[in-house]
This record gives sequence, C-alpha cells and structure tokens, in this order.
Amino acid sequence: MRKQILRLLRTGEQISGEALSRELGISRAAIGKHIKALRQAGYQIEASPGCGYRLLSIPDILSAEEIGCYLAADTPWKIHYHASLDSTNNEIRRLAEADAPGFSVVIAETQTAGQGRLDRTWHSAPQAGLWLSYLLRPKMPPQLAQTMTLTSACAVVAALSRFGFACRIKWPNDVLGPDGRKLCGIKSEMRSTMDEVEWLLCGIGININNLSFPEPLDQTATSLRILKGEPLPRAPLAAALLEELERFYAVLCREGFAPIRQLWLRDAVSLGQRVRVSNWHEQFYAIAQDLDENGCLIVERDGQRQILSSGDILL
Ligand code: BT5
Repeated sequence: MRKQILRLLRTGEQISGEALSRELGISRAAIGKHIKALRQAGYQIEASPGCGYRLLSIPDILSAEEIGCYLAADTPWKIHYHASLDSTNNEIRRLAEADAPGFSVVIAETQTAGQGRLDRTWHSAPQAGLWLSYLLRPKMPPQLAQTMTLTSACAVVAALSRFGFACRIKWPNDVLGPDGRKLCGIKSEMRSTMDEVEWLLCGIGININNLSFPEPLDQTATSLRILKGEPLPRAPLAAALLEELERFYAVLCREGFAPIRQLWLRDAVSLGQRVRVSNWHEQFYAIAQDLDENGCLIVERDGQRQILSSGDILL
C-alpha cells in the first residue's frame, strides 16, 4: 500500500487525503497512518489542511517501497529490507533453507560482517553502497547454474551502463571501474546434488556513494561517487540491477551460457594479458586467453593450455 501511495505522491502534485483514499480503496485514517510511517522512513511530506499531501523530498534508502517505485508492477522480485545485517548472504541462505521462493532479495543498509570469498571480508559502509543477495531456484544442471557469478557480473555492467558508467569485468567475480579499481564483488553459493540445483544465491556488493576507503582498500577500491564526482541516488540503481539480473537470468534459462559468454568476453579486462594466478594450491604467472563454455578461464602457462575453474587473478 505504501508503494502505491508513494507512486501517487511522486507526481509532485498536491493530492488530497480523500482522493488517495478513493483511489486506493482504504480509509482516510489508514492513509494518515501510512503517511506517518513514510515520514518516519525519511520522506518529507507536506500536509496542508483542506488541500492534501505533497511530497517534498525522497530519502536515499533502499526499502522495498522505494525500489518498487522504479520497478514494473509485475516484477518477480520480493525485497526484504534491513537497516543492518551481519551479511545479506547469511540472511538469504536462511530464507533459502526456510523454503523462500526464487527471486527473493535481501538488501541491507550496512553489513557488520560482509563476506568476500574464502573468509575474506567485504567492507560495507552504512548507506554507502548496494549490499544485496538474491535467491534463485533454477531448473538447470548445476554446471550451468555455476555461471551465475559471471552472469551477474554482466548484469552489473549492463545496469551501471544505464547510468553512464563503462565498467569492465575481471574473472571470476569482480567488476572494475574504468580506472581499473574494484567497484563490485560477487559471491555465489549453491546447494545441489550432482544433477539438480536446490537453490542458488548470489551476493553483490557495489560501492556507490563511498567517499573514501580504509587502508589498504584505498589502494584498490573505488565507488561510483569517486568516479563521477557526485553522489547518486541508490534506489534507481538497485532497481536497474534487479531488472538486468532478471533479464540475464531469463537468457541463461532460455539459451544457456553461450550468448552471455559473448557479452562477458566483450567487457572482460584480463584477456591477452599476463596475470598472476592464485588458487587453493599454487601461484603462477600465465597469459589469460579465453573463457570456455562453462565459464572457466583458459590460460596459457609455460606454453601449455590450462583451464581454471576457481581462483584469483591479479593483473
Ligand atoms: C568478493 O570477494 O569480491 C565478494 C564480495 C561480495 C560482497 C557481497 S555484499 C552483499 C553480499 N553479502 C555479503 O556478505 N557478501 C556479498 P573476493 O573476490 O574474495 O574479494 C574480497 C576482497 O575485496 C577483500 O579481501 C578486499 O581486498 C576487497 N574488498 C573488500 N571490501 C571491498 C569493497 N567494499 N570494495 C572493493 N574491494 C573490497
């Protein structure tokens, strides 16, 4: 209901309590309660006796109502919004295990224990970024579902390009700004048998309005605000990302990874370059060459072709 009230107020016109109550089929007292709750959430709403309500300003929050204003009414995403969580990945995993449906999304304004891969931490400053995890229940073989990290990276690049940012992808899970610094990291988890996937979750962290980063991240990280020189409203960006994720996932379900691989190759940074590879058992130098049909990186190491299914590369 609050989302619908917001949609009506967003025209910027004054609208009477009576008109709102008629349009939405609820009492004027109920309208009054929703207006109070919206003000508490940070919306500045002017009320003039006899004339009605007018929206004066919108807070920079990532609530379901605010993001919902930028999404189509029939969006499949169900947003769970939190002021603070240890990690949105932990919360979406809990929902997955409690049988939550696919297309559930958890968003937090801050994370107290944001996670990177392999026990690394993810810096998640309050109100600065988009810290989001989503759940899918794909009817596809686990091997294809595993490409969802790369697919999500393509969706991030597509969403950011709508706001004028030309970003690049670094295998396996980073999106970099045009300056080569890390703007976004992705961490996926899956529960499956050898044949079918029970659930798949992806956590995406995008630095949006960070002005700076603590050491040593200040050497490697960037944010959209640093790149652009001005802050960005986060809710339209979150909505764009959810739309692109839905679109890319539909392509993956319908056509497999091949068309997404082409987009990935177009936007990848590392190909043709000498990289340092670290994986769980060794470190070595190689030339990054290609991405195979399963999303593995093909490198040339001492004249030999090697296929990497996991690990980190340093340019
Ligand atoms: C990642 O791991 O890049 C995956 C990050 C996933 C974060 C999202 S936020 C929403 C969801 N909830 C979570 O708890 N996690 C997900 P990895 O490739 O292992 O990179 C981790 C490394 O990136 C760290 O060791 C730092 O060097 C660096 N790093 C940490 N925070 C960063 C930040 N905000 N921006 C850029 N780099 C960062």
